[in-house]
Amino acid sequence: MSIISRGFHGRRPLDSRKLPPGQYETTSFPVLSAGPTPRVSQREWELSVTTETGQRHAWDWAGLMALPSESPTVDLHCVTKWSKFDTHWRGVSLDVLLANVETAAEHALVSSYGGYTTNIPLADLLDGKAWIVHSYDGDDLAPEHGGPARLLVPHLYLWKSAKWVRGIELRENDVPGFWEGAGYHNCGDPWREQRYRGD
Ligand SMILES: Nc1nc2c(c(=O)[nH]1)N[C@H]1C(S)=C(S)[C@@H](COP(=O)(O)O)O[C@H]1N2
Ligand SMILES: [Mo]
Repeated sequence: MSIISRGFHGRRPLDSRKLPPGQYETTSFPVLSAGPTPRVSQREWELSVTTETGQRHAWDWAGLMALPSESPTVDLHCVTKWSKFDTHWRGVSLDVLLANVETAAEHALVSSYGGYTTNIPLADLLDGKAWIVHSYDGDDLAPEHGGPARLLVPHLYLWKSAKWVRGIELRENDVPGFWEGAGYHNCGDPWREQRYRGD
């Protein structure tokens, strides 16, 4: 008897185990930006980490490229309810960037070229959970998706993944970022459906 499952040849069926509550799968890659796309060249790009004591660490493009990089494959979950499975990125783990940064701070305020901000507990950036990514699907990260480099924190709703990332301020106290101040949830865990304040 030869039974050939059509499933092996067709598109992978929607994998509900990977879909947080209230989300649907998309295979496109929507662009969501609160303003115009800032044009930042690799030559002028710089990322700084500032600690609660005022210590400043900075990397230019060559400095970022000189760090060991990783190629995470992750699922994306946007608060506007689309999820995209198995996206391929290349970038530097925050564990690497923060390895020599001395801090007792528990909060991070991430800021972008163009003025966007988002707040994230420092613990959510460590232990293999976050990257500064500069490549998507084998190509340089497109400007509309945050190129030359963006933060990627895939275990939280995608608004936490600041595009055109420029600075990470390590702070003793938490302050809301752009969307958090406008009523989005402070934490943004898609598996707990923390979309808006009070969820
Ligand atoms: N600098 C910046 N980063 C940002 C945003 C933004 O407006 N500016 N939008 C956020 C939101 S709400 C989402 S859903 C994702 C969208 O990323 P994408 O455009 O690559 O899909 O970027 C996040 N990062
Ligand atoms: Mo979003």
